[in-house]
Amino acid sequence: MPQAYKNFINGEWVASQRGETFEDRNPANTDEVVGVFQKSDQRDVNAAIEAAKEAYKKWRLVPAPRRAELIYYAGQLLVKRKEDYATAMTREMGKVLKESRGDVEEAIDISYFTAGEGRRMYGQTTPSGLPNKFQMSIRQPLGVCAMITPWNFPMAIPSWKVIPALVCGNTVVLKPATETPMSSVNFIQTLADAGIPKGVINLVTSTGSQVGTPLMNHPDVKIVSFTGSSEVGSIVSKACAPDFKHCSLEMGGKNCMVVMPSAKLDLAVDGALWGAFGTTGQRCTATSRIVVHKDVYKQFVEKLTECTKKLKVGHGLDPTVDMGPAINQSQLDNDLRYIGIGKKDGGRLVTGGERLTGGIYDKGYFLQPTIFADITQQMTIWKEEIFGPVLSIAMCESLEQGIEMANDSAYGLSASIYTQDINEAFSAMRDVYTGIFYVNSPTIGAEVHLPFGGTKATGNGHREAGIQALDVFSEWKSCYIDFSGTLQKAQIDE
Ligand code: UN1
Repeated sequence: MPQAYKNFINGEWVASQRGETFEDRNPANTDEVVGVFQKSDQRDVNAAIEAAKEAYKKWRLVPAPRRAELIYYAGQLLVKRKEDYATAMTREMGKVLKESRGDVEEAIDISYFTAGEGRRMYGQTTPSGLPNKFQMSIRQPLGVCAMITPWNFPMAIPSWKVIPALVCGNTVVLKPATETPMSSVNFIQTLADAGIPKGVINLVTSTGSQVGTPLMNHPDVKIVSFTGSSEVGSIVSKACAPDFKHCSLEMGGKNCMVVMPSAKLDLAVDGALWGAFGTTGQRCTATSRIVVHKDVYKQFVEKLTECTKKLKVGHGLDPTVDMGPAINQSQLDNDLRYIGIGKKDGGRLVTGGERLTGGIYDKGYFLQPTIFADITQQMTIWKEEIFGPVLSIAMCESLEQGIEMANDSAYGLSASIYTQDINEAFSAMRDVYTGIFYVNSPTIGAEVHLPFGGTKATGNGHREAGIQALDVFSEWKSCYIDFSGTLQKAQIDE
């Protein structure tokens, strides 16, 4: 019998009102049930929000450095539990173990970094234009925060949202993706073990329609923080609009790497392999387009193809494996559908393109790492986010054209350039319109102490991580203290 996991509401692990569960299966071996989780609905959401609303009354008054100490302790517990949590994550999500360790590490990093902010949370003091008057700005929390998170970074992404929200003094209801609830259970358990008081953090599992929708529509929720597709992000945004809920959206990408003739080609090939096929291409930052200068195009495509053919696809707990499975059948179908479209549109399939079968492959959702060359800007696979190991390569004639092509996307999350020419590097850094930019590394691998997010259809102007995350989970209050003992009128000539 697989273990049953519960919702976490008001400091206790409780069954859903409906009393039903769903299975979390290993995408590398669908015979393996990782656990069963609560099929919750609006009633559980209401209970969680009620608990969070009640807990907010006290939590907001706990000094920020004290809140941060608990977060710091949670970070220390995550360090101790890293291996167990990473192993559980690979079993539910499929990515190779060293990447799952990296995912837990992001949660550790954000805990330590944001805990430090608990002792800063700087506001401003400015001189008043009037005598005997003091003024300053301070951050204040919002209240109950709803978080809706995806399956590709099952602990990192919840942590980017939950940790800054808590340090700022908010309380939380988290709804993880149905594919990866185990990692959220592990994360929430760690926060509880670190001493976060009851009601401050709550977890409710089930589908978007059963839990996500009531969460985003609930009048007591002050902010919805969502990571996922632009399609769903738009629905979240509309749900938040009527009563002016804050809404922070982190959505798709079609991230481009530009390779110039001066680039160290082997380095660029290594970067492409990691950026395109790391996490089976299932990162919003994945390198899904590469634009190569004509002088090195043929050579680059050949080298990359040769190296891609050597990648080993398999079970993420096998240390010899480079790339795990797709997350589920529908993602695999989607990847295969785009491969079909790529072929039909006239892309040159240089490697991959097939579902892997036979032996262990029959038990999971395995796909060959796939590369299309000679892609043009009119083709669908150039434009649309696939979220799988399917890379499109196109040719450019100049840096200007390379930049123009990198910018030719509905999204604007991440981009990179490979070059040894500093002028090219800085020009591209200035002119590529994305939220994240790399020189001589691929489009993945953002670190938590800088803001994370993107332009255009990737986001709605907010950033996660860094100190900027505090802006999402707090509101500024400007305070004026007049100690003149007289009525002083700002802006009025006397
Ligand atoms: C995501 O794919 O949603 O920058 C997050 C990166 C990781 C996070 C990716 N640190 O690739």
